[in-house]
Formats: sequence, structure tokens, C-alpha cells
Amino acid sequence: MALTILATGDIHIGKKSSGIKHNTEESATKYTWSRIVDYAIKSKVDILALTGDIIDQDNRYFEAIGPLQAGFEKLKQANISVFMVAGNHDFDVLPQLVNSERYNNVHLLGAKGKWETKVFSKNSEQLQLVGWSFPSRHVSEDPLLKFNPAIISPNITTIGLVHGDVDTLNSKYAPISLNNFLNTSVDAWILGHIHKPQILRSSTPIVYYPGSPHALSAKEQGVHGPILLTVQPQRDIVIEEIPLSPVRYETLSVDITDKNNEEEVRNAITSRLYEDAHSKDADLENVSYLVYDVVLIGNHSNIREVEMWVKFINDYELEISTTETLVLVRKTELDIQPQVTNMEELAKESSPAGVLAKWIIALQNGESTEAAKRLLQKWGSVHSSITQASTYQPLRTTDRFEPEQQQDKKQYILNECKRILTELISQQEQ
Ligand SMILES: [Mn+2]
Repeated sequence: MALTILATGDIHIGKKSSGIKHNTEESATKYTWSRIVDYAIKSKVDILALTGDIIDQDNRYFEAIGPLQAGFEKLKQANISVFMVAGNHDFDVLPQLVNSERYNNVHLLGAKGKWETKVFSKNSEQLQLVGWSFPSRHVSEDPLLKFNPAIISPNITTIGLVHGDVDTLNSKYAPISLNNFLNTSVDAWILGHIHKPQILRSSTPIVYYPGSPHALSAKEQGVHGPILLTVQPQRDIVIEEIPLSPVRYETLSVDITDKNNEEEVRNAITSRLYEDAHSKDADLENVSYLVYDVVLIGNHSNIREVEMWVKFINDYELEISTTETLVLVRKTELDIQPQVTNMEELAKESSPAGVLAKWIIALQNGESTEAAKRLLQKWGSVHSSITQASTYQPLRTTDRFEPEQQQDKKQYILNECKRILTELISQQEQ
């Protein structure tokens, strides 16, 4: 007989997926939590393992506590044990919840940042779990440095649970060096914190980020869900992904070269959306919302017009009848090249079009010119005066860090230059 463990983390109960204007229960993470509980019961797993950030923040306590308790209760009735560790978002709340001692089937491992093991037994089979919980919101030291393999019984299959940032040296969220997992006598490490599913090591010890089971934003693309571990005799572990996320985000590129009017551009977009969504329909059984970011690529003679033509793309809605999935578009991005026969030639001219061509070439080659520097500076000061305005203070969170902002800035200016250039050229032609 094999033992089975359903594992997940980063559910962030209390949050909703962004970019979905429909206000239905499927867009909230508490829905996915109850879906995970139901799946565990239906599949008769032995253990549900949770790797932290189950609750979004302390301030979500009252929203999260009801669904979480209801889930624990159902699992208790079904004789399923829960083993979990706390992450940076719920370092405070999870221990409080377990201290209430209402659920003898629920175990928090490694409270206050002290490694802890517990043995799970069923019939004649045994499994050992070892874990470490966040003691505070920020932890700058690798928790594995304090791991002592002596706390592990060597003859039992062992699953490790920890929340942290693997191979991110300066992280405030438990930076862990991948190498430190190697001599831990643990068979599989299941991690939390990173929302993108990732297998960091596929042979013993397995090191696996299951990712968030509910895709929360367009940054969390593709299939999401918990993972199912089956521990076979001889300590052989088989892992399967279970696609339970009711939301799926994707990016779709649409080439609009030679699509010269509104009808052709719109047709190109909607037929690509239709084809792409239907090509995925075998995987959409649990998906209520398939949300696209559409990127328009290719060459066009009037970028301004294209912008106008796709302005109301957010209203797009297609239902796939077999799975009842709604296909939506969150936004369009324009990555279109101006239709200029020879950009290099044009750049030699002193006309406004020539100057723009020169800037575009420089920005695309990553060259720094005086004009580009001035534009970037100006963009920066306008942008920061907006984002730092007190009006937006409540939207700001301390955990957000935006490394891609510098890149956004350049992309924005580059796109504006291209747009204006096509406008100039089309005016000259009229
Ligand atoms: Mn986290």
C-alpha cells in the first residue's frame, strides 16, 4: 500500500484573482481552498500538507478563519491529517489557530522557527514530516543552516515542509541555498513562497515548489493546482499535478502585419483567441475563467489607429460550452513596429520623423543617448509624482518590489516613439 499526500501552499485566503470583473465565488481563493478540501476527501488522501501563506495577511483573519475552520472540520470527519508550516504572511495567524486545540488532526510544524518532526502512522505504514515555520514577517537567514539531520529517524520516508526563497541571497523571506537541502536525509522537500510551479530537483532529495493552487494575477500564467505525492514502497515518490485553479492566465501574440483596417485587425485577434482557447479545452475542466493578455506584434502603418480599434477589447467574452469556461481579455499590449521601409535611412533625416527614428533605434539597441536620458528622467519624475501621491497611499504595500519598472519605462517611451512616428508618416502621406 502507498501513502498519499496532497500538497500546496500560497493559497492566500482572503484574496481574489485580478483582472476579472465578474464577481463570482470562483475568483476568490477561499473557493479554491474548499475545492482542495473536497478533492482530498474524494481522493481519500492520507495527508494534506500546507507550505505557508495559507492566509493572506493578519488583517484577513476574520475573512479567512471561517472557511479554513470549515475545511479542517471536514478533513477531520474524513480522517485526513493536516501538516503545515507558516509563511511570511501567516506567521502570526496559523499558530494562533492551531493553539485553539480544536482540531487534533491539524499540526503546525516548527513553530517559532524551530525545526520539528512528527511521525504519521496508518496501519503498518509510517511517514515522517519535518518542518519550519516563519517566526516573524521577515527572516534574512537561511533556515536550513539550523537544520540538524539528527532529528530525523533515518528509516522512515521523510517529507520536508518549508516556506522560503531558494537561491535568492538577499531575500527577507528566508533565503535558502539549494545546496543546503542536499544532506538533510529528507526524501522530498515541498516548498512555499514562489507562486510559479517549479521543480528545482527531481531526484532525491526532490525539491519542489507546487506554486499557488489558485492563479492570482497575470504573472501566474499556465496551469495551477496542488500536487499529489504517492509514497511507494522503497521510498519511491511519484508526483502528479492536479489542475484545480478556477482561473488561468495566458499571453497570446497576434501578428497584425498587413491587417490594414479595423475589421481585419479585430478578426485577427478574435480568431486567434478562439483557436487558442479551444486548443486548451482538454485542460479547462476546472477553469471558470481563462484570461488573456493579448500582445499585438508585426508591422503597421498607424499604431494610433490600432490602439483605437482595440480600445474596448476588455468587453470580449467567449464561452466554451463543453467546460463552461469564460474566455476574457485583461489587456492588450502593443509591440508593433512602424511600417517604415528603411528605419536607418530615415534616421539620417533631420525631420521630426528622422529624429524619432533615431530614438527608436537607440532605445531598441539599448543605447543611451542624451534625448533618451532626458525622456527617461522626465518619465521617472512624472511617474513617481503619481505613484507617491497620497491618494494612492492605501494601495501601497511594503511587500511590493518592482524590479521590472526600469524596463517598463523604456518600453513605454519606445512604444510612444513608434506610435508618433507612424502618425507623422501617415499625416505626410495625406
Ligand atoms: Mn510568502
